[in-house]
Amino acid sequence: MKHIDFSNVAITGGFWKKRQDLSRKTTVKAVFDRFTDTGRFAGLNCDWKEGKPNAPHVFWDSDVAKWLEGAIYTNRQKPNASLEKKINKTIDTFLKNQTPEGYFNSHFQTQEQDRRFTDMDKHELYCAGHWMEAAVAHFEATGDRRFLEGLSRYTDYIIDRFVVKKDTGFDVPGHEEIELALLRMYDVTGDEKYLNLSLHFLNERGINPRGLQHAQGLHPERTWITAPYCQNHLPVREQKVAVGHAVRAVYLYTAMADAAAKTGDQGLKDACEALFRDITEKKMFISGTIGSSSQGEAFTVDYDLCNLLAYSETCASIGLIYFAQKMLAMDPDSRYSDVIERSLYNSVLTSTSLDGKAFFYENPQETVPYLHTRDSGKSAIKWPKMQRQEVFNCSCCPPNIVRLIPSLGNYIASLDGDTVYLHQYMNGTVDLGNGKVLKIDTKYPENGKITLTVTGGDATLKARVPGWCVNHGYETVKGYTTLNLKDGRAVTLNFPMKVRFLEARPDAIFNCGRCAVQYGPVLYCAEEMDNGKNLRDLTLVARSRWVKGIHPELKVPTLTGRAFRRVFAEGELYRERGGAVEETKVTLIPYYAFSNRQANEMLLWFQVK
Ligand code: FUB
Ligand code: ZN
Repeated sequence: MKHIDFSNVAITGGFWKKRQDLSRKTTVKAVFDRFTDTGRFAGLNCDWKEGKPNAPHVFWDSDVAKWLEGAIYTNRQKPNASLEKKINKTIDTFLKNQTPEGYFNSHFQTQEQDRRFTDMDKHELYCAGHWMEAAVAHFEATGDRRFLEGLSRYTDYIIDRFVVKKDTGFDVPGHEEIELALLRMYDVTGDEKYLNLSLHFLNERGINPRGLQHAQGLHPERTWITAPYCQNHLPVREQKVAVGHAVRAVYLYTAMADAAAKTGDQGLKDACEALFRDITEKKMFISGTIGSSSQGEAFTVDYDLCNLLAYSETCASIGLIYFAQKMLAMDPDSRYSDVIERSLYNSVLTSTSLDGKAFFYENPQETVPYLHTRDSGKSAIKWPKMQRQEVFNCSCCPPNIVRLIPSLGNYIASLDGDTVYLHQYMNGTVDLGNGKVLKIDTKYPENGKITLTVTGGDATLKARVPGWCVNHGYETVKGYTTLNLKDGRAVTLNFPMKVRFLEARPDAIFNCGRCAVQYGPVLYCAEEMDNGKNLRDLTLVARSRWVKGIHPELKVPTLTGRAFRRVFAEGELYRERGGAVEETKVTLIPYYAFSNRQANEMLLWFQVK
């Protein structure tokens, strides 16, 4: 099954159109300005000298490449001369400063000229992978082959060093990315060299520890660089448990799944199925975020879903979407498209401020200001920041958002022969090819009514019945219900929405006895500014008449219901159970809207009766 490319999808109204407009009008420029201010674009000139400011960092190229990829997607959707100029300037600078043998790296070409490919932890292949993805985006958008050919030369150089001469200080990337990028290069060129190099890096992983040992020797202070940290502990087909740095992991798993689909490799497919289950059944927060620990930005153990200390990097959520998308391509099961939905509405959206200019790197799953600031940053516990920022030293997440939002159309529909699969519900049109167009009319996620009309002929369509929808009455296979759409005749799906209270399994100890609140695909939270402090003390009344509204300041949906809080006497720290309580009301907002005012308490998991 092949997803229908976003270039054949027009999101023309509603919830996601607003976000794509915000991205195009604000976010792309905000990140460009930050990258200009911090010297990331200037670094591409590869002319930094000792004593000058803004020495290019080992992964600045990847930040720019992700921004460039997102800018290309954005410009493809709605051409903009000034953006196109920035795009072309960036590409021209890359091509101008590529070395004769095809190498490009603004850090190494200015600060470590004679240490190319010696240090597994210095991101050279990670940066090369992101340039490849930008080059694919540019070729697909324009048909111009210059950038793509530049990366073809770079690939030939990497093959020469890692496969032919084998004269490098390591055998596989310290940060996976190039594996999935090479498969995208293969998709657009059909040149087997890309497929073979990707398979080479996948097959070499977890075999020879020399590269890792060398990197550990170079950086003894980086105690987190272990084999599991970069998934180098086992051959990939033996990896059934998600471990290590979460972004590295899901980028690897994305490549493994794509390679499995391309080659029919059952070992890769089996490993991916086990890894996807391990993540989504034991290591995923209810928001769709992953990577519990700041130590290594990593997975830890099963059910380590502590909301207060959650790390939950934005890039990891995006990588999980990529992984789920590749799994979905192999097996149209709503297990995968439900996870994509959960992450889109509740982690990707939450990472970005409502004004589109600030971002979470780590995404708090609960905030209690006096705890988050108790150590004033001097403790081993790294409390997540409670507010989004506009500028980061390590700025991998913002450009990842910049490239995801304009390409959301990639996640809406797929074709399996003549059968259309409809995975996500966004208002707009999908070009099905052969003169057929699918029109999607919906106010989702405000309500669950979706009106579908195909023109240009009839269509067999399998529509995902969202996992959050119970009592829907549809016959489903792997979560999809079949509709036979007749040319020009509208069919309406109805997924009734109600306020739902979700509980976690007993192993997920941090949430025992509490419930999360979800309406449709959207998770709701409480903020102190709307409900007073000590949110954890609130007991929500499930059977309240939950009233939908619009927040007067944030202009986002609200849910208001009844709740109780306990009333303690002054100075009373402990008391007999069953003391005084008072009834109050609770106002919930979408989790994606929290922390757009000031740092304050935020809670996702409530006592409910
Ligand atoms: O190392 C490159 C990126 O920077 C990783 O993917 C993120 O976790 C951040 O550490
Ligand atoms: Zn990141």
